[in-house]
Amino acid sequence: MSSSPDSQKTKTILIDVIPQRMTPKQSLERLAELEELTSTYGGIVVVKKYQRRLHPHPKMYIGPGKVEELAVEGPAVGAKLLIINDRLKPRQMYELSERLGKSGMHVWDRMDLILKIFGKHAQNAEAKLEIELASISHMGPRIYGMGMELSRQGGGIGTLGVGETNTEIMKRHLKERERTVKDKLRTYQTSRDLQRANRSRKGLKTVAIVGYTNAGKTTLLNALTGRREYAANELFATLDTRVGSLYLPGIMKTALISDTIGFIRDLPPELIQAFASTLSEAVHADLLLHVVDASDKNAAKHMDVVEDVLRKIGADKIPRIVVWNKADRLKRRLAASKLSVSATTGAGIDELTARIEKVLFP
Ligand SMILES: Nc1nc2c(ncn2[C@@H]2O[C@H](COP(=O)(O)OP(=O)(O)OP(=O)(O)O)[C@@H](O)[C@H]2O)c(=O)[nH]1
Ligand SMILES: [Mg+2]
Repeated sequence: MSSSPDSQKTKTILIDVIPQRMTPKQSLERLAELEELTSTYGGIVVVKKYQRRLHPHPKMYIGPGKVEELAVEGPAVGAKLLIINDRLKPRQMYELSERLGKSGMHVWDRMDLILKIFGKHAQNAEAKLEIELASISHMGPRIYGMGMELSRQGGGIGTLGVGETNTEIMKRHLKERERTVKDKLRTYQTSRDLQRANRSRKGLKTVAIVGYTNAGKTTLLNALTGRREYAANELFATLDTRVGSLYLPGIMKTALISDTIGFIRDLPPELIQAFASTLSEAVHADLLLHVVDASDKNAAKHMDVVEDVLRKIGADKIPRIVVWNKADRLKRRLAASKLSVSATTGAGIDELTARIEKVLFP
C-alpha cells in the first residue's frame, strides 16, 4: 500500500449518501461541514457530491456505478483521497479501498478524518493517548475484517489462512496496547480527581467552558483570564483542558475556569469515551458557560448538538449560562434576554463576569 495522504493540500473528493427525503439545502450544508473539516485537516476539496439512496450499499457504501465513475474521475482531477461523510463498515471500507486504491486514491470515512485532525492538534501526552485509544477502537474491527478477507482469499480447505494468523497477532498486539493506554490514561484521571478534591476542599468553585467547535471558547477563556492560549479559526484547535483562574471583582474571589474540546455533530462515541478524562472538568464543574457563535447561521443546530453531548457525558444538570459570542460580527443586536459578548473586543465581558458571580455565590 502506498503511504497515507498525510501531506498538506491533498486533493480530495467528498461523498455523502443521503436519504431520499433530505432537501438539497440540507445536503449542501452537510457537505459544507465536511469540507470545513477537510480543510481544517489541510486537504483541498476538488469534487463534492451526494448520492440519494434508500440505504447505503452493503458492500461498498456508495453504489457500484458511482464507484466506477469515481475510479475514472479521481485520477482525472488528480484526487488522492476520497472521504465519505459517515462511518463505514469494515467490509465497505475494504471493498472501496480495494477498488479505488487501483486509481491511486485512499479512502477515509468521517471518523478517520476527525481522528486525523485530532492527531494533528494533540499537543500533550494525555491528548495523544486519548486519540490513540479512539484509533484503536476505530481501527480494530477493520483489521479483523481485513484478516477475514485475506484468509478467505489465501486459505484453502483445511489450511489456516495466512491472514488469520496475522490477524491473531495483530489482535493480540492491539489488545495489549489498548490495556497499556487505558492504564496510562487512568493515572491522568486519578491526578485530575485528586486536584479536584483539593480544590473543593479549599472551597474553590469551578467554571467550565463548553460549546461547538470554533465558537470562541478559547478566546473567551483568554478574555476572562487575561491568558494567551492558542485560539484559531480551525476546528478542534483545542484538545486538552486548560485551567485558568478567573477573578470575580464584585466579590473579590477567584474561581477556576477551564476550556475543553469543541463539540460537533456525530462526535463519535469512541471519542467521547476516550476524552472522558478531559471532559470530566465539565462534568464536575459548578457552572457551565455554553459559548455559541451568534454569527453562525447554524447556531441553533449547534446548540442542540452541544446539549446532546452534555447529556451523554452526564453534565446536563449543571447550571449554565448561554454566552452569545462574536456579537461584533452581527449587524443587528440580539434580543435583550440573550447575553451577548465579543471575546475579541471584550464587549459584554463585565456583564458575563457579574452573572458568573451571581450563579456561583448567590
Ligand atoms: N469576530 C470575532 N471572532 C471571534 C470571537 N471569538 C472568537 N473569534 C474567532 O473565532 C475563531 C475560533 O476561536 P477559538 O477561541 O479558537 O474557538 P474554540 O471554540 O476554542 O475552537 P476549538 O478549540 O477549535 O473548538 C478564531 O479565529 C477567533 O479569533 C469574537 O467575539 N468575535
Ligand atoms: Mg479552543
